[in-house]
Amino acid sequence: MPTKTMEAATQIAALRAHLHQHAHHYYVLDAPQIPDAEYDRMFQELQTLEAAYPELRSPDSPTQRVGGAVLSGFASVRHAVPMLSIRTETDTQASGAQAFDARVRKELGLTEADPLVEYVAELKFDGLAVNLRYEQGVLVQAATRGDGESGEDVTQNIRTLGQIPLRLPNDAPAVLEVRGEVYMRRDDFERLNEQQRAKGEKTFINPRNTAAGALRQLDPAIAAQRPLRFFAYGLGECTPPEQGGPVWQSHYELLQTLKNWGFPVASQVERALGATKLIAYHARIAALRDSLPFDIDGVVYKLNSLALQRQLGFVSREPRWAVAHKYPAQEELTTVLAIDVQVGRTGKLTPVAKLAPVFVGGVTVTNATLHNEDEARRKDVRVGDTVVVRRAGDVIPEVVSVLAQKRVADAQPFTMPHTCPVCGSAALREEGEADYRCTGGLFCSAQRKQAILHFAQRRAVEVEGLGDKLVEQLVDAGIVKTLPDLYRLGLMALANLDRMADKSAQNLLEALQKSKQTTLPRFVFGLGIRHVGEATAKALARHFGQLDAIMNASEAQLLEVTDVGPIVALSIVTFFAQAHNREVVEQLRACGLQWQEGEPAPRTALPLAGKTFVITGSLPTLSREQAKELLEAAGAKVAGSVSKKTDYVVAGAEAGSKLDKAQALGVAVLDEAGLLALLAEPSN
Ligand code: 5U1
Repeated sequence: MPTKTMEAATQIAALRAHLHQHAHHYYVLDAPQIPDAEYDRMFQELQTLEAAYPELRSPDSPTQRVGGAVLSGFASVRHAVPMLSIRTETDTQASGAQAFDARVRKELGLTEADPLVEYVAELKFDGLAVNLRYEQGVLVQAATRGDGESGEDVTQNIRTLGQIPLRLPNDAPAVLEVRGEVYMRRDDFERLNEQQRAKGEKTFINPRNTAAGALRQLDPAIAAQRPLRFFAYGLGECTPPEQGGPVWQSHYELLQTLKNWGFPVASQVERALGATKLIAYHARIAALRDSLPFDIDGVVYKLNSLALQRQLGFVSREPRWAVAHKYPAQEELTTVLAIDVQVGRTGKLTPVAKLAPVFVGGVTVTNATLHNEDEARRKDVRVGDTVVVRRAGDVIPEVVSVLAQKRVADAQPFTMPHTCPVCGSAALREEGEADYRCTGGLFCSAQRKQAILHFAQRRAVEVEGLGDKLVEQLVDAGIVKTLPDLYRLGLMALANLDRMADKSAQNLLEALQKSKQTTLPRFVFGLGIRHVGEATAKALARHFGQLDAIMNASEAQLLEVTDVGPIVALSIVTFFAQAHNREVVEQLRACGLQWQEGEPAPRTALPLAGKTFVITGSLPTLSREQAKELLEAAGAKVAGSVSKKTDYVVAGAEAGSKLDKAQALGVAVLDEAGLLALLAEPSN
């Protein structure tokens, strides 16, 4: 080799090694070690060298991730070792783990006197299984599972996944097949759909289908634009120990090695001794499921000892040593019976699909929001349609998509009414707004009901026992027209209501009496001023000290309050500019509602004024929104990304790159307990 070429080869090898290492830190560890610009510079230098010395090009070069030709179809690949499926535990209750353990113990010939069996518990990703084949440490082929015997060659597309190593360290065996799942994170999926919408193109149905579609793209340049990721969880063919291949005693050890070789392995992989630990894992992951950044449909239990796995073997193409324990599906099919329009407290009209009852996400769902006119139009949901409904965690169920092929011939598109379906007032959609609003204000009984429920809720003025059924009756019977009417209720009026026993009426009057002693922030929040949530109400109360000061504040004065921006300030001024709102306040005071008033607090007196926080991951008891509200009420600013200016990062489970960055920058990290302790400190 000429000297110049030798020099280029050395330079190329060094650049590739650096780029591989930094890609691993960036894509797998989520902790970049160098700025993106520096990575790009090295990448370009490598591209220039490879262009000048085409003989030094190599398929494992980082420059070769994208750039393959458009294919006319996928070649079929026969798997060296069949890709088995996994048995699903039929018992979906926690006891399913017990059934699996009992089977394994029986098949191993263990009695009650024998020790507990060790398992590995893992997540069951809702993605696509693939087999990655490495020869002499270089990725040579990637194939889908197919029918388990043969799959499709998707090597070009798999190369575009930054998380998948193109080259392995020197201690990797001559032949290594890694199995795992290609998936798409939910936030990446949402972002992708936003981009599709912005381009006026069709949106995708769910992360799994999108990942599957991307893997089967004939043009790798398109696949490269889809944010796919990978988790490794097993092996296919591997050089055997007698030919110098690795020796592993356990599945856990194998996963650790894969991790060391650069493969992403989910952080939730755990060893578990006996059925009790598996049951606990199942419950813990169920609680965590909705806060994971990707979809899972269950957990997987595997015997940890590889020798015992071999001993148990397989039955009808499923290993006896593993089982998938599923959670209730979060998406199901059902039909749309009607589309109603509901009116909220602030007059917002929300189209809601009335559904044939369907069990999804662990509950029976009969309503699913269509959010607003644009969403309803985008999804084009029609009465009679078969739709995919999703319910994840406590999130309101939503219609994800329509099965167009099942649409009935005469199904009519939904149109948003231009009058309020409850009071008949005009419904208007202002420019730049997504929602139609009823202009009826408190003339609209739907708004009145919602306003009363908002006022009476636990976090506001709290009138125990005043629920939606009762409010409905009180408003429909014309007994309660405004908030102060609540405090004018007597036993007689209540006794005339349906299903109202004397005792219940008495309890309600007592609850109303009790609610009169409240606090300023609760009262302000309870008024239901648009854009004024609990945290803002607290900030207003702390800043102004007295209700009259809030009512008479100008926009400029309101803008001095932490947490109050121009939209909120305008909303508050507009609310108190209306005589009937001031009248409601005066009448409530006249009815005996009272709270302690204080002196306005100077802004700097807020305990966390001037401090910037970032919240990441899921906290054990507080939602991120609640933590944010608490911090803002204490004067802190809550930012979205970590920088040198961040004072604290509050980190919960599944905290990712933000936590890494905080640690790299030396920013103080708090858990939820630390946050609560800080908030409780008398002076910070
Ligand atoms: N985490 C994990 N998912 N998953 C799926 N492990 C795992 N193993 C599988 C499958 C189908 O199969 C092997 C047990 C053969």
